[in-house]
Amino acid sequence: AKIPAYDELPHFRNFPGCAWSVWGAEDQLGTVNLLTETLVKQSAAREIRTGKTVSLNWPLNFPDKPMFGRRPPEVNFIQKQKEGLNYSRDDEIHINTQSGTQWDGLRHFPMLEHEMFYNNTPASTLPRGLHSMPDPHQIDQTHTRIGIQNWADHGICGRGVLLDLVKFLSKDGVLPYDPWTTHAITVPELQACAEAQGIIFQRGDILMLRVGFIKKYYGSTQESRDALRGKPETFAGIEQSEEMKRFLWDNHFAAIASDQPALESWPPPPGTPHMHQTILALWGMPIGEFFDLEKLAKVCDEYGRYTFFVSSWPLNIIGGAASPPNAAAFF
Ligand code: UVW
Repeated sequence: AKIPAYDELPHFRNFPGCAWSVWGAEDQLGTVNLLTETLVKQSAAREIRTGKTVSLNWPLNFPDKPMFGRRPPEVNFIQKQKEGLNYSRDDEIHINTQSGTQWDGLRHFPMLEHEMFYNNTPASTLPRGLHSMPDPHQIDQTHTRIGIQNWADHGICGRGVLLDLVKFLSKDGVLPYDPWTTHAITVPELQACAEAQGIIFQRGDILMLRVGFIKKYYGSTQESRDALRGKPETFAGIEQSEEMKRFLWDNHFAAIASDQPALESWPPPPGTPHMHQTILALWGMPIGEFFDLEKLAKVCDEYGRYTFFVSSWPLNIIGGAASPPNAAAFF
């Protein structure tokens, strides 16, 4: 079916590019709707040719000092005792689902001024505070509407495309920007990188951008990793602009992920609205952050191919705002 171009989408109040009408008023999947059975069978599955598989997940406890003031992850290894013997072991974990490798879900970010989430879901209707896990079959929509369990149920599986900007933009092995400071990657740079890698985008592609945060993290001392938490947050990422929105929507990506703490260049220029609003609240498009693309980039380089099959199954958290992606690439 034809999907309207960005400039044909209606406005939400004074915001261009509202896609709520594309999949209907009851839709809970957003652009994950593009990942159809036909797409998986006819195009994405054809990417699996060698049997090589690559994980895209950081360890669950990375970074151990999360940014944006988030609570650090914790694990409690429990050694149980029985009749004086060390018996079986259990683990208890605590994570903020926003702190490490993650998909931002549709409950993560609203249209800020209007407190409105994807598909006309007012912030005031979403439960808050400590909750036991509700049963999706017995409860009303306030617990389930636009929760991450919808993507957990459907999966985020399709053709993945890596744009390795670290490789493409480096001169003599040196990146012309520091991924830990504010720097904006432009649309022409993304297009040129795609062209150099021989990529023609297809509807429903899962776009992955290697910008450099994790490469630098792996090469840094614990001290400078830790210092990131205390600093004002400044990160490289995609430019926050109308041109970028047009590029992302008009290529009909199903999801977009990068190796940075925020997909977009952070902070946005003064007076520019944070693009999370459009991508999550107006389009319903998953935003991946902190994807570990280091090994993926190496394999792509070795194989001379930047497309692959992606399988991602977020945790089935009813009403959740985000989740580790549990993602892998298949070649
Ligand atoms: C930003 O994009 C600034 O952060 P997050 O998605 O982690 O809330």
